[in-house]
Amino acid sequence: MSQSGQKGGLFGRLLGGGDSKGADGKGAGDVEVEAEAADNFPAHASALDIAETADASDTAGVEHGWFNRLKSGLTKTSSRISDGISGLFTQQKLDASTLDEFEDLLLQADLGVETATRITERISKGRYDKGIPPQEVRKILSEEVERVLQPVAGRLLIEDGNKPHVILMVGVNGTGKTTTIGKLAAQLVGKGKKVMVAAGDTFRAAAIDQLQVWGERTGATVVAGDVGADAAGVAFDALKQATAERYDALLIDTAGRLQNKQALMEELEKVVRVLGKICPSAPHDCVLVLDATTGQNAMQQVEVFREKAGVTGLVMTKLDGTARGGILVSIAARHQIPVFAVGVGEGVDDLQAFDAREFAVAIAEA
Ligand SMILES: Nc1nc2c(ncn2[C@@H]2O[C@H](COP(=O)(O)OP(=O)(O)OP(=O)(O)O)[C@@H](O)[C@H]2O)c(=O)[nH]1
Ligand SMILES: [Mg+2]
Repeated sequence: MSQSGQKGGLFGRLLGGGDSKGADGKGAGDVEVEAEAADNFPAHASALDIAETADASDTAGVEHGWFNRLKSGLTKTSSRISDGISGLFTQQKLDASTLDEFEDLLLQADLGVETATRITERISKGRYDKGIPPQEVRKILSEEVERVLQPVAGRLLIEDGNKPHVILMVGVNGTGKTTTIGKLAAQLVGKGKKVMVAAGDTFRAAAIDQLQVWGERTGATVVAGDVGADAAGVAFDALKQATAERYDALLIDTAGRLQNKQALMEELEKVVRVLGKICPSAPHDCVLVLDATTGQNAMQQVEVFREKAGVTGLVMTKLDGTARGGILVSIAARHQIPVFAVGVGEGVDDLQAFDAREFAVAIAEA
């Protein structure tokens, strides 16, 4: 069955949990989703459908607001590529300079050398001195982008055995960490989970207030220290309390930090270390939040945060704005790191499971 036709598909799956599912992790209606996850990553917990309002039984999800927002967010990238395709592949014959120009266009869209090369090779194969219709080029592009992204389409799984399952949210300044915590908390609470959020961003009073607001909005318990307190200390106290009170999930916010600020990265290492003292397997997930309006720098963010904080997956936010997004293809090709979800707005419901095909279509078929 096609990816886009999955029940629950891109719209439906995001977080894992155990209620309503059997021991094999399969709940009614999302068998394919589970199978796909098992292919990609070991499904160590059962999965929940989160965005249940969406019906993904149509063929490409194009009627859904989610897809439209993603598509419009990626317009800058997709229309440049599309205009390029229309302009370049109009001649009767395909030649080396056309292919070079097209490859440059793909590189400017941050798709990465490997993918750009593979796409141009596929386009040229057996077609020198022949023409290729622009539609065919778009199809190849879409297929190749999907091929790179499919293996990284992951989910955040809340393991039942972890009480709590600890998720550390990290990233550079302003990428959407706190907002993503709020959205995740809302989804988990909505599924009946007992959720705690910890204000590990102790730098600014406003950061603590922002999390308090999300706590009130979602019903999650908020644990915070004083402004200027040691972030690792706040994380430690939160995990101790969450363990004692048998919370299902603990989401720990952290202050934004540039990956090249060594002292700040060491602080993050300390948070990870301290959590491990209470629970050796914590944090169970470390989620790097990337801003889709960032280009190449996102690659370096992945590299450094992965090394320092043990990132287990990505969330890409702001895909609804004037996103670039192509960098996700480069990151996937180089790092094979799961993409847990994407943010397509500031609202509580604007966090969606990542779907490789939809993303590819949004980029390639403007
Ligand atoms: N359009 C859009 N805006 C988003 C999205 N996610 C977050 N934002 C906005 O981005 C801004 C920054 O979000 P925060 O959640 O405060 O980011 P942060 O990473 O916690 O920031 P620092 O703690 O300062 O590092 C806010 O105005 C959010 O509403 C998204 O998916 N789409
Ligand atoms: Mg924040």
